[in-house]
Amino acid sequence: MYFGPSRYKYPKQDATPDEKRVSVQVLVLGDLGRSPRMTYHALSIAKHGGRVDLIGYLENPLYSAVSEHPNITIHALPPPPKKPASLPFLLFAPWKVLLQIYHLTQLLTYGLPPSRWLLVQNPPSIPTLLVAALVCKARHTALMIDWHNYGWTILSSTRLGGASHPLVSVAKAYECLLGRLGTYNLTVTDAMARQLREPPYSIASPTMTVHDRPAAVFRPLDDASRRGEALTSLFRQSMITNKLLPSVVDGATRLLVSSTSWTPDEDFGLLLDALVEYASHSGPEAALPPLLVIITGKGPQKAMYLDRIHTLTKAGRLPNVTVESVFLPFADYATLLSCAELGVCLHRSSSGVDLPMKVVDMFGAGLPVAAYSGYESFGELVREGDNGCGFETADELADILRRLLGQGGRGELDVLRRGAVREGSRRWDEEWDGTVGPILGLV
Ligand SMILES: *[C@@H]1O[C@H](CO)[C@@H](O)[C@H](O)[C@H]1NC(C)=O
Ligand SMILES: *[C@@H]1O[C@H](CO)[C@@H](O)[C@H](O)[C@H]1NC(C)=O
Ligand SMILES: CC(=O)N[C@H]1CO[C@H](CO)[C@@H](O)[C@@H]1O
Repeated sequence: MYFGPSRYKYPKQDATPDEKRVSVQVLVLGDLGRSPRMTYHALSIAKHGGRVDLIGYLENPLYSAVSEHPNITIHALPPPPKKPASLPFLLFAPWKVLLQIYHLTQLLTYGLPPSRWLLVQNPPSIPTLLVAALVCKARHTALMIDWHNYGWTILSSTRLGGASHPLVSVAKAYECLLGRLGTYNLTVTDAMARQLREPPYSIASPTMTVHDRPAAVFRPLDDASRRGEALTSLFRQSMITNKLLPSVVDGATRLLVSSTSWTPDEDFGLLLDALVEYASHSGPEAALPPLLVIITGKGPQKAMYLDRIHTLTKAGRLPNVTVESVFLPFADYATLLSCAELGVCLHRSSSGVDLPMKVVDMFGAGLPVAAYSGYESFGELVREGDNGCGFETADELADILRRLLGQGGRGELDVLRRGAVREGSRRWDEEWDGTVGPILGLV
């Protein structure tokens, strides 16, 4: 219990020396196991001797480096209610939000001692920004907002079917207004920082860009001769088709990786169409090599697409192309990226100014990418011909696959690989120590 006039505000009056260390509450109203950036923030703060309260839902497992860190305490929020299929979104959402307000306020006031900083991820902005702003005001805590994207663009693209819905306007006004209450503002891209300075956001500059960077676990193979060994143990552990292993190891079958959230905003159909087109040209005369495409990730449309893949395969539309969907633990996923030849990213940005973390991880593993490119911030991460290629249609993706994986593509792929290694060599620690660390007073 930390409630009470003298203990309610930062600094707590009778704070012990330990409690006087720089303290940061890191809050994300989402699954901590799928919030890499916020957990990296937490790790960086903890590593520099700060005390971290990491707050969010606990659904997928956290990296052990986070869950076992002596300077990080994890506070799980009670799981959010699940939407009953029969209840319309517009009835369910207010109920869920009220419950979240209750749980968040409870934890941030009664549950936790006051801290110097509250670092909150946006989105989700409702009700996080409101609760965070009020608690920070009452407790003399400095609020730092980390903008990953906009809540209202996600709402309009996934739920309410368009920006013209009145609730989208409300959500937008809410986000613009409360977004101004941060003492510090971080963004994931320069394009987003530019937008935030303009109306309707009008957040006073300077807003600082902290680009996502790969975690240490994503790194290129230090010795290419170990690729066979790494693939063998990976295939065995994760039950990937063993019969393709020898040909993947010797390079006859080319290895493609895509990680997807299987949601409507990542059109997996695009990759599938491109593969069908690729396959229709493969075979001895076209000299296109067979492909093994490994897809990782969980999500709502997975079963539907696996069905389609199965149907296409049975109908003979995917000759020489094997598509496998697997779930991999973090370290195995990192190994897979370092052994693959090309990564495919289907991320479409709802705001136009965020960037896919999975491409960051692919670069960390030295893997060049073919990525959907139809949004503004794309060029801050992927540079055409340097570390990857962009596409907007299935035809364009099929062209890239044919060009890079066909005969004569090895040279270009090598150039891209070197570019990816270069891009991935700048790590989160460097980025963080040069930007956020000094603001928090830790570096
Ligand atoms: C935890 O914080 C202390 C400073 O309070 C620091 O000396 C120590 O290195 C940190 N622990 C780790 C594992 O980083
Ligand atoms: C963040 O935005 C707020 C609100 O506009 C502003 O007062 C503050 O100076 C900004 N801070 C930084 C570091 O950009
Ligand atoms: C290069 C290669 O593996 N080609 C095969 C593609 O698929 C056809 C039909 O299944 C085989 O006959 C080819 O050998």
